[in-house]
Amino acid sequence: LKRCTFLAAAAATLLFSATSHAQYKDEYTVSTVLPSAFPWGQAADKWVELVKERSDGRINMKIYSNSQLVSGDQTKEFSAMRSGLIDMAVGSTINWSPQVPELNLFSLPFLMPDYDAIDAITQGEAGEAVFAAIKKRGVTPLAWGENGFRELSNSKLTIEEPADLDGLKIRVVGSPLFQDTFTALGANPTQMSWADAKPALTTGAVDGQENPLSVFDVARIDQVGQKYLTRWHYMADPLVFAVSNSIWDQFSAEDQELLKQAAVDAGQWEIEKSRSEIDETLAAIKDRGVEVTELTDEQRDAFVKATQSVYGEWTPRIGEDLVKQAQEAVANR
Ligand code: X2X
Repeated sequence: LKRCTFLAAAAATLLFSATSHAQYKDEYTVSTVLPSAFPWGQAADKWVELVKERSDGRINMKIYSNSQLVSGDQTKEFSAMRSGLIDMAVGSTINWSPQVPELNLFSLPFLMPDYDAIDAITQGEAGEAVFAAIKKRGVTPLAWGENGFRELSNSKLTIEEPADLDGLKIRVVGSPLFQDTFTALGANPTQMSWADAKPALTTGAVDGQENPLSVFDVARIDQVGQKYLTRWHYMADPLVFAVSNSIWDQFSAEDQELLKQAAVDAGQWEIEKSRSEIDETLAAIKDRGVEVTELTDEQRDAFVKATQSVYGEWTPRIGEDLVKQAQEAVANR
């Protein structure tokens, strides 16, 4: 009888592990905004490649770029992942911030002056707190990547001080934080998806936009009349490699570790690559006749001062402790 009980228990265990882990999908969807020509798309490509290789082809992922799984509306990507319409994503903190208020941290103007500041936040306690906030809202974050420092371009004039932005129509995306930042600077911000941005720049419906140099370069934003670019480094959007919680729970512990380590490796690879390409990208942009303005510390300070009100408005929504943790990490970097 003892032996029978043992066998029954063993069979039950087998059955349980079979039902809990064996039902892998033939293919998992991975959402991105930007495709393979951009560092962002390359980060996703690398993740997919490493997972396939390390799982000997057991885990297959397919990338859907241009936010096509959410009909181009990148601010719906997080909700779609949470509800199971999308299995996985490499997404920007900007696009997920409407659903995860803590992600607005990275959009606080001039919080992060340099790469070390980004790393001090993402690799420290503040980064862990942000990951916990994402997890709590239905998505499992695995690793960080980088879209890059977002610089300001426009079709009208050289921008060196806040007054230069007066009345300029600027395309922004994500949370209302950007409305507040650009309104504080005297500009006229308009919320719009990436899919709509280039057409709006082409027709002159908007005068300017903000995006990393790599995006400006690869998307050929110079060709839609954006002749002036100011390197003000006002914020950078990290990328997050993530899996929907319901999908995550279906993987065995070993495969969870495999997915995570591959994301960490892909993220590190992409961050190093995109940072190392910045000088070359800047030179290419200048070669095309774009006027690039570098701000002096004094000029930059004027922008910092002009946007201080955003901290008052947004710190309570992001979380006092989290903002403080991040500011301390930056100060001690
Ligand atoms: O839409 C943008 O500006 C982009 C591509 O940078 C993001 O998805 C945040």
